[in-house]
Amino acid sequence: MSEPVSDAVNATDVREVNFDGLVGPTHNYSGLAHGNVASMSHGGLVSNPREGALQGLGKMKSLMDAGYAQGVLPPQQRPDLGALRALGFSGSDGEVLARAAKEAPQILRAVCSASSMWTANAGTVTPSVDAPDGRVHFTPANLQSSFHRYLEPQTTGRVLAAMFKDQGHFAHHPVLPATPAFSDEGAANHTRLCGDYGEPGVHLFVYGRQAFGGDGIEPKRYPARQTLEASQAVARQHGLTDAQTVFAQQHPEAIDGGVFHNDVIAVGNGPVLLYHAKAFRDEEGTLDALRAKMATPLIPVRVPEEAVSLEDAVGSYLFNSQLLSNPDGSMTLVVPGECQENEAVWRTIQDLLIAGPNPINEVLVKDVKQSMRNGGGPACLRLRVALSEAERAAVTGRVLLDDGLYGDLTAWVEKHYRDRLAVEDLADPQLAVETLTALDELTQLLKIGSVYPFQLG
Ligand code: SUG
Repeated sequence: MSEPVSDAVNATDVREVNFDGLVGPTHNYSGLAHGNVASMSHGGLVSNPREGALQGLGKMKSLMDAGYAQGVLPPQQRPDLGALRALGFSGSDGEVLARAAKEAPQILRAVCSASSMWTANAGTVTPSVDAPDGRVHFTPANLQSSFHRYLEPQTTGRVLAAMFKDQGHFAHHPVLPATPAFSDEGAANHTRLCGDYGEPGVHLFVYGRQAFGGDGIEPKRYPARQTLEASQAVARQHGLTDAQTVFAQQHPEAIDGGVFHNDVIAVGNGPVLLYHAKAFRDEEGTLDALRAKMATPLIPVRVPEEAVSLEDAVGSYLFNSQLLSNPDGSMTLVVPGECQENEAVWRTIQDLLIAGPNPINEVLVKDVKQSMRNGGGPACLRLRVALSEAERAAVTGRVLLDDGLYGDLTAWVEKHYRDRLAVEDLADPQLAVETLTALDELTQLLKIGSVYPFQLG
């Protein structure tokens, strides 16, 4: 076991690496996510897993080509036959699937979800510069709000531990207790604001409800997925102090309007916080708390309701954009294609964001429609990990994208993925066989060792 690294991180060599989730071979539209308007309204559609995976890879490739550091996270083993067995379905794999399809089709759909593609929910990450021991800290999110996502954290933990294996640089914490009081959805509700990535940052944790105490002002229609207590526990695990953290409640009206994660209504990068007027219950209090703790002046970029309604924000996923730093200090906003189709949103991007007094000076439009129909935009698809050069070199496996890996992953998708998946197809035992074959090949391609239940026996 190696000792934690105590050398101060060189502020200039820290880069943000976006680890995108690969869209898995069982990507489908089962309408599983309550409170997620896109998922609810597209349930029953026929999906195209191959197109979904290629759209995701296309986004990764174009950002890599533009000079951004890009990584990849593998999908999970689905259908989750272990979960079906735990729920009492027995016999051969084929029998387990057939019984589940006949007796509990909803459960079968849940264990087939490819939801691990949305790696903003994989966990929360604290860069080494902010951690007392100088290591990068990870906590997989328990995702206990829904059954289909509750199935993710164990494998997520194994994958993160396999990729960030070097104990001198990386620290892994246990998943929080998977119970409503500690409901945790990971980085989707966490934003680090800072100067350059290598400078100390302030961590904005946004929660939907308070489990113990609180004043009861909460959403009424849809569930609040993140609790204050969960956010505080993650901050504690990572050794973050009061001076480094701000905890803010999401606006209950936003959650009731379909904003199931903060990253559907706000995105931050460096000192910039781009947000909708309805993002926070106490907008001024949140900004003041950030200003008081940040070493660099905060640059708030506020989008008022008159410019973009809450409904348009949710429909277009404007705030589920990636905000990326360029070497000249400017920033690029990576928006989903749906933003271009909405006149008010597109106008706001041009007039208020690009032309406004802030570092955002470019917009890139990416088509990730297969994921968008389940409520996952560009920002949902990636887990941000700020890493120094030494930390990047310490990453295990072939998970940092280059042309060779892009080519191999594209060929892998083209070889293994179906181009059509209806909800009824989930009962097909051949789909499970195809998926395991594909995933086994993938772990070899990525050189991350055995991470899936079927590989561990
Ligand atoms: O948890 N959709 C996901 C979308 C997650 C988006 N992530 C972020 N905003 N960071 C969710 O609601 C739908 C899956 C289905 O219906 O099969 C789903 O789980």
